[in-house]
Amino acid sequence: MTTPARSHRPDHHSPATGTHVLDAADRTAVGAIAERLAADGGEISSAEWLDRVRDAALALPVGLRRSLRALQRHSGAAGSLLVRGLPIGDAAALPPTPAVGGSAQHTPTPPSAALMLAVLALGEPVAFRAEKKGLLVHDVVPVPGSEEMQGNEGSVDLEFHVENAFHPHRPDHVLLLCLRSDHEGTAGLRLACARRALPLLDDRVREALARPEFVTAPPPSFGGVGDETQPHAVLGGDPDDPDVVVDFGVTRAVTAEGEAALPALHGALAATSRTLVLRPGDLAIVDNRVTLHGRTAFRPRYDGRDRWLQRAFAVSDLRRSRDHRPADGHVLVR
Ligand SMILES: O=C(O)CCC(=O)C(=O)O
Ligand SMILES: [Fe+2]
Repeated sequence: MTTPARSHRPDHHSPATGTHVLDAADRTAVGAIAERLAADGGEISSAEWLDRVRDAALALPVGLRRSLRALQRHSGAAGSLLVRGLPIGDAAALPPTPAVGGSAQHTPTPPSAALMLAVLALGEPVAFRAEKKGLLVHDVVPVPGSEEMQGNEGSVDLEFHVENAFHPHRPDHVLLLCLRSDHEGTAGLRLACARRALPLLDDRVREALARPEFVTAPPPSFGGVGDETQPHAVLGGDPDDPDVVVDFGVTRAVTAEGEAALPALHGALAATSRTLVLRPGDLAIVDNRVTLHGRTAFRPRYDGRDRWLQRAFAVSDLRRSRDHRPADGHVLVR
């Protein structure tokens, strides 16, 4: 007798769409690991708890680990992976959506543990001291009075950006786990991968984007901390599959050709982007080297039931930023 197909079979992982759907057995298995990590307590940002998560991530279902490992090798034409059906605990036990600025998680819960399991399966977590006090799990929630903010606390259209584009140690992957959708189901995470957009551009535009004729400031979430970059290129590395570094909210060109190239790039990204209305248990993992993200507008009600994502950043090579992280911790201080 043969056993039924398990989630590591290809039908559960589609590189074309960059989606991995957890089946019931794997969902239960991940849920048990996350519940245990949450029940053990501790501080999310402590070395001890992270050691436990790193170990526990080895016991994740093989199909999920395979998808994460494949994403790390190459994020595909989508430049991202959507994991669907992650367990986020009992919906009735989920507290009200936070509605204050700078909100982040201190102690583990089933959803934050599930998020950090994915981070530690991919690499190591990092945070920036100037953002959410350097805590590793951020609440992405609408905040009263911040509606117009070009950042995670706003609710207007959020421009396409590479996360922390101004920083030399920007994350390799941005992970966004949905705990609650917005009331009207209109808040869409927008994903735009350079691999799809760049073929739409003519050579002169691509060449302009590859010259160091752009400067980028820290985003509003850094509260004015940090300096604008030296002039940098928007496209770097192999012209056949370049890295992209741009934030349409805070990057500006310093030459006329650069100035003309940015809207052309924006148009190509928008034309090839996709928009995901995340549902509870959906985890979007964005390859921040080749894919920009943004968000469509939505209407918050500030009633405790608003949209709630939890966010974390992963890097594949923590050592590379050692001189920015005191005591070999996970917080970048400059
Ligand atoms: O609200 C979203 O879907 C994304 C917000 C964002 O850019 C972020 O949290 O990094
Ligand atoms: Fe972002």
